[in-house]
Amino acid sequence: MRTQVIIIGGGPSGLLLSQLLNRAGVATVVLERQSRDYVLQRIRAGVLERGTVQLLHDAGAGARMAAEGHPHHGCYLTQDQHLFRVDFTERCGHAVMVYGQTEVTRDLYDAQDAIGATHIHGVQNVTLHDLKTTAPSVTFEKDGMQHRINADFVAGCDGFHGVSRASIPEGDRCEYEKVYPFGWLGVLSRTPPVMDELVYANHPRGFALASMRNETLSRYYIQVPLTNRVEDWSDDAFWAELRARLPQEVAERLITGPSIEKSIAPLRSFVSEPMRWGQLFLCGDAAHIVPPTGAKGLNLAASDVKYLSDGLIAHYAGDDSGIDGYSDRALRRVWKAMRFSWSVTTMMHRFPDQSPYDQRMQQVELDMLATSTAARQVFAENYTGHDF
Ligand code: FAS
Ligand code: PHB
Repeated sequence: MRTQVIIIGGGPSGLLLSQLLNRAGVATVVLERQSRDYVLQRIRAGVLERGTVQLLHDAGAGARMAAEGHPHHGCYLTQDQHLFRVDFTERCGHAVMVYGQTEVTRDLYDAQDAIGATHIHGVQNVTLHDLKTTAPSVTFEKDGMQHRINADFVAGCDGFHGVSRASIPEGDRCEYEKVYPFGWLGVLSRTPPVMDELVYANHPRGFALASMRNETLSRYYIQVPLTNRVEDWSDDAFWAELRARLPQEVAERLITGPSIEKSIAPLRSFVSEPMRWGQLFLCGDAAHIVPPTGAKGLNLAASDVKYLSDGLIAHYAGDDSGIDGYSDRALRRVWKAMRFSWSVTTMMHRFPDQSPYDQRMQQVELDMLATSTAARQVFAENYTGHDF
């Protein structure tokens, strides 16, 4: 079998890259380890930057988002009982779109089906070959049979635990990592959101986030120790802890209900450089991970895909400047998001080894955000996303 670009991973990165390349006449094959249903049941991100919204429209996969998504022009932050709002549109003229990653993935699969894109699900033992030559290939097993696909390029869109990054020799990779001493316990519930916009809460008991998917579907998170397991948390215990971490004026409005999804995600900041090695390009979580506090993970995947798809399309038109500059261009935007995600995570969470001085610095950071127009402008510009 032969194609132009082999895409490893059928999550948001892989699907969006396949969609943009195929619409420009570049042939791809997507290799996905899981079934489509498994991919579609994942509950992850909820906030899309303006660049991601535009890219989904460019890919022909934005109609349902436009109809069902919710533009948000600001968000709330709290410091114990004090609640204040950052108005994105007033400060930087932009908004974000609240629309779940699950729905984005569904829309991308539908768009891929409409153009007859090639996906192979349930692949195993994916192995990358000859990446430093002009004739790379990928072998894999499917239903007990061994297969090989030859191509011009390989796109590693297989997430943090995928095979692509590991296919780059350790001596040729430079990795940066910060692991946070806590995780996020997330709950999805068929209940109306507690507020009309997101609420990021800094409380002595720990961080909490009140988010949503739509008027009848809410997404909540609380910071928990890394030693916690999902089974340690009954629904009642979760709701009581969330209520304790929200200001009283917000907690009084909270409508609780049975959790329809409950999971704990660890938090880390991670970057692997470079994002190109020979004919292999890394996209999304395969190259970088951000703590979800800044709502950047999915959006960084989108900007990587924008840069790589533009570069590959230009390559087939005789211009290699895009693929040659891909890694540096993507990493410049990645590190800006890394900084923002780290800074908001540091400002909003309670760290086990936090000194009284650290605690006061957190309070001052939040006071600055609550009282300084300039501080709110910087927050708004970062939260709504830098230009792609
Ligand atoms: P993904 O991990 O989504 O997709 C990679 C795909 O590759 C998967 O389908 C996987 O099955 C497949 N794969 C892996 N290894 C393979 C192999 N060897 N062969 C073939 N296929 C392989 N971001 C936010 O902005 N906000 C959030 O709230 C948020 N919450 C998150 C919660 C969790 C638990 C996780 C893990 C991530 C969260 N993220 C969040 C980040 C998340 O949204 C990612 O940024 C986004 O999924 C990135 O998409 P991909 O790069 O496609 O990687
Ligand atoms: C979500 O709705 O899942 C979400 C929103 C904003 C974040 C993180 C997660 O910062």
